[in-house]
Amino acid sequence: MNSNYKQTPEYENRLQEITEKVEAEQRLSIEDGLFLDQQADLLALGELANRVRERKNSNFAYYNTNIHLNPTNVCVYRCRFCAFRADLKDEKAYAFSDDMIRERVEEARQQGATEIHVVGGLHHQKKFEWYLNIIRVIHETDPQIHIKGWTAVEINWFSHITKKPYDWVLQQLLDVGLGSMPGGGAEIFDETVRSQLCEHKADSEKWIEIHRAAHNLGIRTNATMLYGHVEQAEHRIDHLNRLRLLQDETGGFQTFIPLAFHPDNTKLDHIPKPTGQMDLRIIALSRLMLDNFDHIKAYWVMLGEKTAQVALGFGADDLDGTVIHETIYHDAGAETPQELTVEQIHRMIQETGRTPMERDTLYRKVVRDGHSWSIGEPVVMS
Ligand code: V47
Ligand code: SF4
Repeated sequence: MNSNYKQTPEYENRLQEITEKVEAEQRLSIEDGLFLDQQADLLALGELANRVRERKNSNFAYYNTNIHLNPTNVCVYRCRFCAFRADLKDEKAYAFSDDMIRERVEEARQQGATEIHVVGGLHHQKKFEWYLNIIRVIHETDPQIHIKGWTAVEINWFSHITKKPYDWVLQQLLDVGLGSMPGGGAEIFDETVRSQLCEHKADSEKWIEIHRAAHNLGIRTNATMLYGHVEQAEHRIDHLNRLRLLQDETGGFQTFIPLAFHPDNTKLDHIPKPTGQMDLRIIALSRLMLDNFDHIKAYWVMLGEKTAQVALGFGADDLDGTVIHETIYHDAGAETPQELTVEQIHRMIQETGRTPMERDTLYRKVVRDGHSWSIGEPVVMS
């Protein structure tokens, strides 16, 4: 980012051109994206992104009541940005039993959670049946809770160990209760950068192919981008563009979540954390480039509550949720709390002048009656 950029007539003209495109709801080009990423004034960028957010989601800011389950941290891969993984014989290695899973689901029920977010490592010794059983046990313990589980990296692993195609794997998971898929594992699509981060795991083409297969089966998914490590602006814009193209084709993505790199306890711990400027810039840039995504999530766990709150004015319309039991970021040094209460989330949203809206995973309004909940109508405006 060029902090010495002078606001020359060329700059003003370029910004004006982009503003006109945004107002006319025209798609921004790769060059527009590079300009916004590298040169646009942060407040001007945020203001533009905020207009798009308002057009798509009016005055609502969404959150959900969710709980995380990371069934194992044992992983065959060694992503350089990961502080969560463990080797089989590590002291910190663990794998959940069925009883531990049931206990977590019971806790979710007590908390009134509508979603359980399930991701973890790719365990050297566990068969596909072990992963399938996790979804089955959750679903049998609480058929109402929505299971958002397994990233494309996991689906690719299951396909590898079963020697079956993606749609077979996905159908098996659907049959035992999978509801949707999270957006993890996307990292950065650019092949050169990706090979420096996570050489052996599912490549970008596979990530895209798996999300396409999921969408074709009617499974809604999310998408992420890990930023603030070794990537450059051109890689970020390329990443957003690849997502936008798949969304044109399938319409199956629900929300995009930019993930700020947390370096502590990773092999990249010499890289400083992204700054607040960068966090807000990426939120705004994502909102503007991903014109066919309904939602942009400011994941408070990694942004911190303060930046996440401000991000609601820079294009984000969603704060994720209560996020009980998150470990991936906390292992990488996130100093955010382990969870937020609904009251804290309401306060964060209301202070921005927005209306908090509890949603389920599929962005339908959640209606609460004491301890029970049900689903209302979809709340999406666009
Ligand atoms: O794929 C791992 C990232 C992802 C670090 O879909 C790290 O609703 C930063 O995808 N610093 C998993 N990032 C988390 C994820 C997610 C989170 C919240 C909501 C949703 C959703 C999805 O976390 C991984 C990787 O990209 N990650 N380690 C780290 N040190
Ligand atoms: Fe394994 Fe996921 Fe960590 Fe990579 S990010 S090492 S795949 S747990």
